[in-house]
Amino acid sequence: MSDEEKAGAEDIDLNALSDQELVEQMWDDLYDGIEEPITEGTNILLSRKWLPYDVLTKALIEGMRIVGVDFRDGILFVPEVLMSAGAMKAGMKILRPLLAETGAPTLGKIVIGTVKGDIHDIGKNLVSMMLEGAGFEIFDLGVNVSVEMYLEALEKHKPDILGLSALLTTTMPYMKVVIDTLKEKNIRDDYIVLVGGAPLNEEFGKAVGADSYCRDAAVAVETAKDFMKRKHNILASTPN
Ligand code: B1M
Repeated sequence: MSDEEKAGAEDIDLNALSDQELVEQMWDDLYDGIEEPITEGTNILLSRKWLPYDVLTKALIEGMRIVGVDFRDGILFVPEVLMSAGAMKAGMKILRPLLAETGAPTLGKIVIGTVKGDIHDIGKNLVSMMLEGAGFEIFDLGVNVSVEMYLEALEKHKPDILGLSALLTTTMPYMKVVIDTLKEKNIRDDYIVLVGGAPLNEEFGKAVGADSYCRDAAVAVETAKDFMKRKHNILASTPN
């Protein structure tokens, strides 16, 4: 964001805006990746008696949805999306404890990590932030994650989705090790497994037995949402 844009953003008196104007301003600020007005806007909406869940969905998640669309369409690039995600996190920091208190619904739980032998985490972090922005609860195991660590996290957090990231051709095969271990333990079908990382492709995702390969963070969000919808539909149509 240019100094000019930053100065412009600082000039706006957020308190003087109507609720709708403020929300739209927050979408712009998320898009531009500026943290301060997101923090301020979040606090203003809460002081106007907005529910934390409404601030999350109507101001932050909707703003990140717009960012995600432009990222997918090649209008925004990685550094910009990381800044947007950072601004989103500033709002989330205020809302997270309030949401925990009010028990706001999440779209689903996701355990994610970069596989053993691999320390690349920029893409995985971006995916995690975008998924969190979309309303998922994320358990990020970090980098260099062994199959034992994944299993422990699955047991502990009981997620809907397991996300695996790899950036090296030498670590990609470890995804198969993780998925094969789930099969051996007869728990493969308990989870939706999504894989991603620059050297992967759709064919590789199928070959290792993942449910889907996600090209980028925007696709990861859409894919995770789709699978959750399908999961809920299956559960709804299963007789007790
Ligand atoms: Co490394 N590195 N690196 N590196 N590095 C690559 C991957 C490489 C392609 C560079 C090159 O040679 N051209 C090459 C791999 C070659 C290969 O395997 N054939 C390489 C190498 C060789 C290495 C080392 C071995 C170098 C060395 O030490 N000799 C070493 C490996 C260390 C290790 O892991 N054991 C190494 C180290 C490093 C740094 C530490 C310096 C640094 C990482 C810093 C960090 O991550 N904290 C680094 C970086 C930055 C890169 C490049 C330049 C950029 C990667 C990146 O962050 N991209 C990379 C070259 C490249 O990819 N152009 C390279 C931006 C990021 C947003 O994209 O990660 O693809 P990406 O994530 C995308 C999607 O892939 C997808 O969504 C993301 C967002 O849109 N996605 C997922 C990713 N994970 C997902 C998980 C999902 C869903 C989607 O789950 C649901």
